[in-house]
Amino acid sequence: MMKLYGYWRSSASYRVRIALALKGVEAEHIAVNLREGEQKGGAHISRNAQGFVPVLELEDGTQLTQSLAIMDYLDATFREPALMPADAVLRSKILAASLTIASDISPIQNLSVLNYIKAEHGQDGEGAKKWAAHWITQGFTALEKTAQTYDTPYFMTHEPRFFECCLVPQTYNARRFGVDMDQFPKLKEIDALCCEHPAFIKAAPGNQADATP
Ligand SMILES: N[C@@H](CCC(=O)N[C@@H](CS)C(=O)NCC(=O)O)C(=O)O
Repeated sequence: MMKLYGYWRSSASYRVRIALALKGVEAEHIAVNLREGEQKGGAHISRNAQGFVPVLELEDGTQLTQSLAIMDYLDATFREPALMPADAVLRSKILAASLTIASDISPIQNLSVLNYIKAEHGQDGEGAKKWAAHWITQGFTALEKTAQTYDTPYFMTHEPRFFECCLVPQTYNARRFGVDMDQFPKLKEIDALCCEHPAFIKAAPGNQADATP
């Protein structure tokens, strides 16, 4: 069986858990405790030199990193249901929206970035939380505008797909950082629909074996 090295509250791990669950593919979940710094230990650095989760280890021992690249691998390997549409324009738009989250929003509120802001720029927990909320709000404002231009139940699609694997974990983080999701009615509606879906329920942070109160 494949192994997913992740952490219950890591949004990048959460993306991959959703993709696996949507595809109905099982993987053994192995916790890397970010709060205890296990991601920077030798065992994990040998899996991912960046010291990040997730890492997906295939049955032959090949280790894949970067959540969107892992989702792309899963989509190419386990075809149904497809996470990306066949239409090249739609695919590009969905990838762009997904990258808005994975490349533009999420990295600036990563654990190591928040710890750096606290240590090097004299911010306390509240300051770091405000920083995270600011960048999430900026990114979600742009995504909400785009989402409003489509009258599909999900983001440009009729089923939850690639983008929703990114949106739901980012919305979970937004709430943790105190962002008011009422500012983003379409994103909030998509998130609510997803949160009733069995794959998203299975992947939810609180339903992971390493979750703590
Ligand atoms: N671009 C990477 C980001 C991975 C990432 O930032 N993972 C976070 C958890 S969501 C992490 O491992 N953080 C550990 C740290 O910052 O020390 C991906 O999408 O996989």
